[in-house]
Amino acid sequence: MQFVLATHNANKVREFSRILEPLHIKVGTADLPEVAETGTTFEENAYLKAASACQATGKPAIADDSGLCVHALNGQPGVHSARYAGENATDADRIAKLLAALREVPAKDRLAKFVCVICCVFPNGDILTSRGECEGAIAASPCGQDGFGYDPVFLVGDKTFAQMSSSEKDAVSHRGRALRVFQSDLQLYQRK
Ligand code: ITT
Repeated sequence: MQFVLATHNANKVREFSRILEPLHIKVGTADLPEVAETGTTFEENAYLKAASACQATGKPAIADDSGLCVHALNGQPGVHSARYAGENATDADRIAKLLAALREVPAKDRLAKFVCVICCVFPNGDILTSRGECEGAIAASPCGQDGFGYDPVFLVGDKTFAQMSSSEKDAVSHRGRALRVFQSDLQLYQRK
């Protein structure tokens, strides 16, 4: 079975491919319509994206809705992580806004978690949803060259995601965790 990746984010495509290949789950991309992410939860938005891609292609589709939830900001930016600094903002703009919002917050109170919800919608209407979380903290300033998005300021232990190798990030990341749960849910689903 081949799955369509319901995302317009090339960084997610790269991570999906490298995590799913060793799990023997085949994925491909398609030219997909933009979807308004009108949900208030990661689960709702992941479903909207996967259902739209499944309908457009007639194939099973997997979507990822993810974001960074910062404790001192009452869980923000959360589902708004991609648009935290406005529609056409860059990763650097989003990071600058986050660090400014936390300027007065001491290191011990900068706890945060990344959340990833994977939703898979099948042409017959069946749905699988899996969630992964990664606990960490927001660094005082950006560190590291790899990854994307908020990776340079998200610390797990003494390294940011952007200072980790791909395999180090995938082993602990919200996306790695959610996709490994998805793999085991998919195996159960396929045995039914
Ligand atoms: P699609 O909806 O097309 O998949 P998107 O980038 O708009 O792409 P989301 O709505 O799920 O995706 O927004 C997630 C945002 O959270 C993303 O743009 C990043 O800014 C951030 N994010 C998610 N996972 C991340 C990761 O592993 N590392 C760094 N930032 C991440």
